[in-house]
Order: sequence, then C-alpha cells, then structure tokens
Amino acid sequence: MSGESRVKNAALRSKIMSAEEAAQFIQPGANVGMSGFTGAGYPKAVPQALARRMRAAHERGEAFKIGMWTGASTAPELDGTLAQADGVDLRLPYQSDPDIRRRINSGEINYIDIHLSHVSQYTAFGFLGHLDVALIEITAILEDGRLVPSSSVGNNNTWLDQADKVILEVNSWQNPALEGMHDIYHGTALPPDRTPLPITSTGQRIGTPYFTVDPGKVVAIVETNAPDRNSPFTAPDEGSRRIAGHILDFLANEVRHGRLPKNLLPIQSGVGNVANAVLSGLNAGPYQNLTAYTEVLQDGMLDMLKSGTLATASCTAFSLSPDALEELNRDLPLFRDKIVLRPQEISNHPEAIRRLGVIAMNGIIEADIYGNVNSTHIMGSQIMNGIGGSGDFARNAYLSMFMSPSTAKRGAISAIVPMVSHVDHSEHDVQVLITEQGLADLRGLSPKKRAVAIIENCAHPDYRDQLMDYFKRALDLAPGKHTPHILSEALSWHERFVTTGHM
Ligand code: 0RQ
Repeated sequence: MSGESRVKNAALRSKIMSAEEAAQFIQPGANVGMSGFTGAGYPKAVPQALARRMRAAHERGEAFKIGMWTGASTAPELDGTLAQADGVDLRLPYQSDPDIRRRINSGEINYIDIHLSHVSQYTAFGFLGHLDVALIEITAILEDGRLVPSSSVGNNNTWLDQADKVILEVNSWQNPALEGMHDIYHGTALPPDRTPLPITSTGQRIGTPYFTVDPGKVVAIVETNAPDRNSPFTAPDEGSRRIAGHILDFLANEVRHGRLPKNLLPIQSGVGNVANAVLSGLNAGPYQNLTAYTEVLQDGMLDMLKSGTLATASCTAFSLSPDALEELNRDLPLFRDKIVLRPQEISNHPEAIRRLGVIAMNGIIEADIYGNVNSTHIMGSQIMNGIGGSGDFARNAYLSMFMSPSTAKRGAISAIVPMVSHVDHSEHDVQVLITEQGLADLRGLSPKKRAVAIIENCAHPDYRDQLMDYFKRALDLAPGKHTPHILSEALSWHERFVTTGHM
C-alpha cells in the first residue's frame, strides 16, 4: 500500500496491525456486527483472515462458527468466504450470496430475516443477544478520533455503540470526498424516551457526518486498499421495459387526477433489473426535481441525478455497477449536495416514509389473486434473499407498488398463484401490482374484485384461464364468500411445479 496513512489519530495509530492479528480478536461463538450493505463498504481483509483461522480450527477438529450480523447482503469476499469456510452459525438480517443461501436452505446455517429498519433497535433492545465484536470498514480516522464512514452506513453506528470490541478496516480505496456526505443521527433514544424523528424532506441533514467510537474499545485497525464489488446490471429486457411503461402511465394518470404532485413524491426503488428499467423510464420521462427516499442508490438513480431529473436522494448505501461506481468516484464532489447516506434505521424509518409519502416499488417472487405477496421464498420453503427493506416501505408508503415478470423460469412457473406459498406483504400492504401483462390498481377493491383485476391484468395468458377457473370454483365452493379459497387445492398449485422439477 502506498500513500499517507488515513489513520490520523495518534493513539489509534498504535492499534494498526495485520488482518491475521486482528482476526485473533474474534472467538468461536462470537456475534460479529459487520459493515456492508450490498457490495458497498464491507470489510475486505479481516474476513479472509478469519476464514483461514476457521479452516485451521476445523482441521484440528475444533468448532469455529460465528453469528454474522450485517446491514444487508454483502459481497463474495465476506458472505461467500465465511460460508465456504463453514464459519457461519447464524446470519442476519438479509443475504443474497449463493453459498450462504445454499447452506441456509440445506439447514446448515440459521437465518433470521428481519425488516432492515428493525435491526438497530432490536440490537439495542437486547432482542438479538449480545454483540461481541464490531468489524467496520471506514474511509479514514480524523485526528480527533472521529470516523469517516465509507460507501455504506447500514447498522455501523449501532455495531460501534453496542459491541464490546471494535475492529476497524481503513480502506484507502474509498474516496476521501465521501467525507461530509453521511448523516449519522444519534437521537433515536429507546422507548419511553424516544422523540419524533425530525426529517421533513429527503435531503435534510439531522445528525453529523461522522461515527464516534469509544477509543478504549478499538482493539485493532487494519489498513486496506481494495475496491467495493457489485455485479453489473444487464440491459433492461422487453419485459422490464413493459413493466416500466405500465408504471409510468399509472404515475402520469395519478398526476392528472391530482393524487400526486407534478414532481411525484419521494421514490423508493428496490434493486434489480426491473427496478433499474423503471428508473430509466422515469429519467426519460417528463419529470424534473424528483426526490428519492430509498435504501440503496443504484445506477438508474445516478443517471437521474446526473440528468437533473432527480434533485436529491437519501439512502444508506451505493449499489452501483462497476462502471457507475467508477463514474461516481470520478465526479463525487458534484453529487455531494444531492446525496445523503444515512443509517438504515433512518433510511428505512417508518415515520419518515409515512411523513414524506414515499412511492415504494419493489420486486416479488409471487403474488396471489387477492394481492398477498411473497418476496422471499421459492415454493414456500427455500429462501431466496430476504424481506430486506421492502416491508419497511410497503407498510408505510403513500403508494405501495410491487412488480414482477408474470412468469419465472422461461414461462414454466406463474408469478400469479391462487395462494402465495409464503406471505411477506399481506393484501393490506399491496396497492398496485404490475407485470409485463399490465397493472392492477387494487386501491379501494374488495378481495373478489382484486382477484378479477389481478387475473385479468397481471397473469400471463397461459395461466389466466386456470386461475379464473380456480377463483370461480372457490367462489362456488368456499364456505366464506369474502376471500374464497379451496384450501386443499390452493397450494397444490405449487406442488405441481415441485413434482415437475420446475424450481
Ligand atoms: O432466479 O436468476 O436463478 O433465474 O428468482 O428473479 O425475476 O430476476 O427478479 O432480481 O427483481 O428479484 C423478489 C428476489 C426478485 C427481489 C426478488 C427466481 C428467478 C430468478 C430473481 P434465477 P427476477 P429480481 C429494497 C427492497 C426482497 C427484498 C426487497 C428481492 C430470481 O426483489 O429479493 O424487496 N426482494 N428489497 O427465476 C421460482 C418464482 C420465481 C422464481 C422469481 N415464482 N418461482 N423462481 N424467481 N420468481 C432493497 C434491499 O432490501 C437491499
């Protein structure tokens, strides 16, 4: 590594050591709160050293697993490395790594899938057990000991407060211009002393740009120089473009009818190719001065900030493709006043989402004919990623929209089903459902009317007749006519896919 050290505090400089030495502070059975939110701001050196320790312990016949708490999903260097070393006993609150997922689904790793806004307060309440170590990537340490956060905030402030020991990775790859872009709010006291969250606009700053840490808890500092890693997006396909088109028409209609202002309300968008296509559509549309109160800032939002379509964005992490990340890092000073990076407790805070009137747009695995949504489970028992922030936003949004291709696995599986095999968002939190086939506006509709709207507008033509046949027979045979179901049949829909091997 070249260049001047970014550890400016004299006392903390004495804690600089190798990743191997730092990893010694993590004991078998420890709960470790790590930085990382999508492929941004995760620790890059100590987890690899820890994995080597774990492997060596396993070779000696000793158990070595940890509880791994993060902001959300991370990158292969963290989730993948520790999973491959057979070193994770418990994972929370969100993941999307193939190795972690495989082990969760085989029963080797325990997983707790938590609303992202809940994690910080659950930790402080003591609901999740004791936090032994915080392992946090930062951009720099100032002379007075304050920490400059890196490309994600996540739960880092909570881990720093709650853990017994702190290990810091100071990554000189992180752009020094990040300093000043974060807004770390320390006002969320626990009940009964909690006060109102004073956020009234997306770009508002209510805290300080720095983390603070008790220097007595810092046991190790490791200097690194390694890039964040996110996967590139694929170009929007025809289906994504059609979904985006339906959403844009719907929003324009809401503006025409006075249910949304001309510059809409703050948008929240999930990650993935469909979400990115919607953002591209918004960018190409007639909008100006939009705002975003969201969880992650992805490529589409960066384009909108550049074009001026988006005036400000509040988020907790960057989730950018390698090209977009390079662009952001090149031009970071231009975005300083437009982007606020907050703790995930605040980026996803129900009070802020409700007050600002967020338009939430998230992806799904499947929805049923009454509008219940499954965002997390394939065929009812296999986890995909997790609920992430989708529940924080859907429950509290001004408009809660969910979108998906109408089929998965090249048409072999319908995303519209009689009864979802797992419920993440109940019918009460789902207002608009969109597939490439069309959009079902469920507002003000009773369950039976929802069923007709969803089957007619969202289901793929290959499945529409079967779904309508089910609905009509349920209406005929069910003892209750409010949400008619034939329970013995509702889920055998999924069993058919399992037995034909479509998974
Ligand atoms: O699998 O890649 O192996 O083919 O699921 O599906 O259609 O590519 O959609 O990338 O938008 O992900 C719900 C998972 C959708 C995501 C989910 C298979 C499909 C494919 C992905 P393959 P798509 P997306 C804030 C918001 C919860 C968290 C959230 C998600 C893979 O949106 O994790 O919303 N959401 N956070 O083939 C079998 C079905 C299927 C299916 C899809 N019905 N049956 N397989 N798939 N539907 C952001 C954060 O919290 C960070």
